Amino acid sequence: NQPDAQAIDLFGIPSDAGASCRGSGMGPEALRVAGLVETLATLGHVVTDRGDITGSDRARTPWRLSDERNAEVLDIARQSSAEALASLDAGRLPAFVGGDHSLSMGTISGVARHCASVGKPLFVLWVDAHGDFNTPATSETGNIHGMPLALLCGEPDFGPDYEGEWRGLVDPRHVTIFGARSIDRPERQLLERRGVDVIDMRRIDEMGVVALMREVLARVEAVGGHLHVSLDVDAIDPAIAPGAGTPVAGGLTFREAHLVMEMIHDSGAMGSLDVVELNPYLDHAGMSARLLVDLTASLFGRQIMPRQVVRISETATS
Ligand code: 4U7
Ligand code: MN
Ligand code: MN
Ligand code: MN
Repeated sequence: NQPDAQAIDLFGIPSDAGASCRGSGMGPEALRVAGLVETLATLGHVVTDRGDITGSDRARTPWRLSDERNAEVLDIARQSSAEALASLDAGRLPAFVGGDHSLSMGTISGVARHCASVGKPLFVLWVDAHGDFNTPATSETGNIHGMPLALLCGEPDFGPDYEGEWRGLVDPRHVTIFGARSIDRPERQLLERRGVDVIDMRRIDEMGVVALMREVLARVEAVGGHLHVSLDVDAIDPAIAPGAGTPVAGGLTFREAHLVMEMIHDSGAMGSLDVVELNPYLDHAGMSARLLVDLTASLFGRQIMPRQVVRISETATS
């Protein structure tokens, strides 16, 4: 049961500057305590814990104004973008653990720059209860963790305050949001207009994980693409993953979530990863942290019983 060994660079991003409530800044530590590094190593991977990426100003008491917090988000994004690029350029797989979801604007922009330099099309699988496709003009909360995808996809509403290498590097038609059940009205309009593939919970109820994920992965595989997976803990049902600052009922079940991860692993297409939004302050005795570690293990090849990996392109239509 040893999958192909991978060189994994693990980065913690202990910041909740982009979120509506504090606590996800403790996510990286909780994931380490829950055994993330050891679990991946047990699967045969060579994991290097590269420590934490932090903003220049970590003093957060009292909880600061949104503008000040956004400056910290951008500071961190610049560093994460550089780390993602360097890790991929070195032939390694960067995995970022958060921290709130604003961190993905940095990580994915670095991934996108790497993909552009090697001529690989980039695809993003955003596993989330939310669309994270708000802009400063559409957002009701002003929290930047609800905006990273829109920024990456080049929405024009972001003013000069958001200048940086993350703007417009992702093709919205190469983005799939999986597990959505809370999309704001203007956000929905934008998602439709830009052609983002939103696999909401109703589609998952009707079609099942397998048929939908096969389609997503086949599109990546058809062009030899790079798949970036961005896993927000709130995609999973809050009954089994209570450590989430923005919980929404009716999420992915334990087995659905694992199946998504197992299928991604078998595709061999994943080249980079974010695991975000774990809020240990809201968690119950580490259950969400442990679930995320186990889901990450599935993503990196843990199997219940050894089985032949069959690539999507080789499966007969059934
Ligand atoms: B997360 C929200 F209004 N849409 O923009 C917003 F409902 O990274 C939630 O997915 C965003 O957890 C959630 O603030 C961001 C809200
Ligand atoms: Mn999110
Ligand atoms: Mn979310
Ligand atoms: Mn959240």
